[in-house]
Amino acid sequence: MEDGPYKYIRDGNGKVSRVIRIGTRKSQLARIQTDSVAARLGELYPDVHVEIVAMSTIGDKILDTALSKIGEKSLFTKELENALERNEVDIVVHSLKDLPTTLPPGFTIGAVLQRENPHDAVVLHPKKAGLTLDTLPDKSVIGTSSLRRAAQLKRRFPHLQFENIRGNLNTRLKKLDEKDCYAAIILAAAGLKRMGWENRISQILNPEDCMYAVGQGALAVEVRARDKDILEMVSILHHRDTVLRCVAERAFLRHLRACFFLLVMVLSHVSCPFQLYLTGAVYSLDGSDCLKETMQISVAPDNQIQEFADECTHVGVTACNVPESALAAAEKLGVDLASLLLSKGAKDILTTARQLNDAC
Ligand code: DPM
Repeated sequence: MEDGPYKYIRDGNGKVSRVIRIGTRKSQLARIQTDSVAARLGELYPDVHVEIVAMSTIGDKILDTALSKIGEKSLFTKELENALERNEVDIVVHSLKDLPTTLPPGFTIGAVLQRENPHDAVVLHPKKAGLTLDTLPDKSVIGTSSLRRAAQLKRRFPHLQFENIRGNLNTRLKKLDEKDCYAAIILAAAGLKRMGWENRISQILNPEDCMYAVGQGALAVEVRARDKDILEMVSILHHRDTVLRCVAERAFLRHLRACFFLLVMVLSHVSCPFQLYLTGAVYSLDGSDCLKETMQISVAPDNQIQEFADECTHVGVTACNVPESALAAAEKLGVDLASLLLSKGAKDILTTARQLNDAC
């Protein structure tokens, strides 16, 4: 029983349990997210002993640099993947929106959990209570370092100004409340909810004002692709509609070959029971230029028996308990929507945005 790649522990009564080590970033949000997955696994597999291993990533160490200047999403995930590769942890929990659409060889997303509210939220300075983005006075400063949020909101609310704000969620709320620099900040509703700060949300942005980032609001469990045992264990956490939406969104982003993923945004839903809708857009930095299209596809299952095989991986997500035909349809929807936007000039909008952003 003690052989093989897995760790086991024996408690005082001589009971032997398999140990599953979960890697996480050290931020409070990352810890909360990881704890929730650990708790689910603990309930589902009472014989498994879950251990949490927290580590800092390069992204955490340079929190004052705008994400758009850091460039790569993988800065938040690389150290965790290294630990996975070295067998120091067995699974890693991420916000799906921080994971690239192409994972390094040897890794896969073994579970995508039910999505929280994927929309963005406005958190007002206490002195501005009762106002909305519409009613805030001219030239009010909104703190966000998300190019995606700023581009869309500049277009919808030209009377507002946008400035960078960095740091983890705790730091940002502190900067908002304790100084008079910002009238409001914009954050993902999902992160605020997980932190227990839902009461600070004064407005959820509707999709006409601000579409969300690919994968926003969903948690992902990354595993070693060869570890079929662990893959099977975590696959029970998959939420069908979330997986289908996120596969479509990730296929859309990947097929855009977005040199600038930060100005790509989406909106998706599954209508009961089997129609998947995806809206995708690309924006210029100042929001003056944008392209937006919607497509849909049927994700009805075709009753074929699934094999637990590598072929059931779609844009980095392995979900053998979701029908292969539905996953393939979701991926096709993302690819087709990206092709449509590319045929209308999406590449030029993103290339120009990247050049302008690099220059400033
Ligand atoms: C990515 C972006 C941001 C995070 C860019 C974007 C926000 C960066 C910023 C790709 N990752 O959304 O346009 O505001 O400077 C992040 C958050 C969450 C996961 C926090 C947030 C929590 C929500 C979730 C950072 N990553 O967006 O407010 O799990 O989706």
